[in-house]
Amino acid sequence: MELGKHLIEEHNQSLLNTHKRKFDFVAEGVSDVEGVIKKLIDFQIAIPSWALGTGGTRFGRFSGGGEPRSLEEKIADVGLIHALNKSSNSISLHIPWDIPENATEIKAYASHFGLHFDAVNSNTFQDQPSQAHSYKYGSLHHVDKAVRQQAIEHNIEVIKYGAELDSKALSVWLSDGSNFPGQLNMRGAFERTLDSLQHIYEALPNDWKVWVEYKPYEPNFYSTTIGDWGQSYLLSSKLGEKAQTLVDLGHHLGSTNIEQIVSLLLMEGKLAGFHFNDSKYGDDDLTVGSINPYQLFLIFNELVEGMDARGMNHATAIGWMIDASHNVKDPIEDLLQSVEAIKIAYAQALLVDQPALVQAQQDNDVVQAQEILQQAYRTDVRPILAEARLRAGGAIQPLALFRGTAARNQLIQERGLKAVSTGL
Ligand code: PSV
Ligand code: MN
Ligand code: MN
Repeated sequence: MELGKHLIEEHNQSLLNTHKRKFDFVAEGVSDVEGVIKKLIDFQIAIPSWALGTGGTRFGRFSGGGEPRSLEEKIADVGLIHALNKSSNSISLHIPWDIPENATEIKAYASHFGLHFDAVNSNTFQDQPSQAHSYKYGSLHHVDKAVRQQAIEHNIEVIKYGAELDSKALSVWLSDGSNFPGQLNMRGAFERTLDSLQHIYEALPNDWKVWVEYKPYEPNFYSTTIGDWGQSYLLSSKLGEKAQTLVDLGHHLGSTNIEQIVSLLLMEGKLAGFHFNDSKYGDDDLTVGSINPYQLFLIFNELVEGMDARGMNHATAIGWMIDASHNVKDPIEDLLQSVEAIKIAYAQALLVDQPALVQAQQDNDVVQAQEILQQAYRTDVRPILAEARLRAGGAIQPLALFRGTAARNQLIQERGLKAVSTGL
């Protein structure tokens, strides 16, 4: 389904006066509100194709109805999100959950919604019916060369699909690891992974990157071969300039200082970008900002400071993507909430008085440093986000409009109550 432009205009008209009052109030306290609005308009967050269906857990899956049944329908859902918030102009595909048979047609269909293709993701953590060898004991780290070769070839095939869609990065997440001590020689597993990744690296087009994702545990519960940022950084350093480390917020052990990791990867030019989500325990894939919005703000504070220090373009220098999937929420509503949370944290970080913070740090004025950060964090920037959306042609309140048009009911009518999307 597509949202008529007039619906957005009517919605905005009905909220305009209240919005203006709220915006004027907050704008008065911001020194360069126009600069912030411009950055917010430019800032786009990719949507993963697997987040458009109701996510499963290993205990069950409960479809919410009207899920996209094909790549085209996934693209249409991202198109709907983008029409509402003007902040999600790309989609990230996962092969073979998504097979873009006819790239020219798929690209044209996506561009009809103002969308392009973000990183492509390979999948060597599940066996496919057609494959010769099983990934039960891993893929790129496997002791058997034939299995490694199969996984390498799959990644090269994913690059080919991506190149046809004008993607510019291959995202690799491996479940490779071990469940019991003694199962695996950890050094051997790491060396084989590096060797396999080198073959994939050689197949990358010149203007491509490979993003190496890490995760401490699950599905393996004793060791994961790319288990933390150190292991990913080691691999991406050995591979070369086109390899970088991808930070998925849910892939850290409890209370890890993620902002410090981000700051150092950025310093080394090795930060590929993000998979945004939130978590309380582990890889919970909860809605961004639903558990720990302050941490998200602190991450953005490191990003804004670090990128500005290096003259990097906030919107384009690294990859911004959501990676979340839910059992109980409408996926489109959840994604709208996630995008909003990311942009709130970004806008708040843009409000940090950096020169004053530098001074407080020089003076070892710890109290003042905290005051400066929290002054920005406690500012209600939502009217600034709404103003940016309004100027970009989106809705003042995307979630309210999505609900108000009963869009999900229309999707259920079009696709059926039992429609189930491909994904985890
Ligand atoms: C599994 O943990 C995972 O959530 C990783 O974060 C990947 O990015 C994603 O699946 C898709 O492969
Ligand atoms: Mn991820
Ligand atoms: Mn994950």
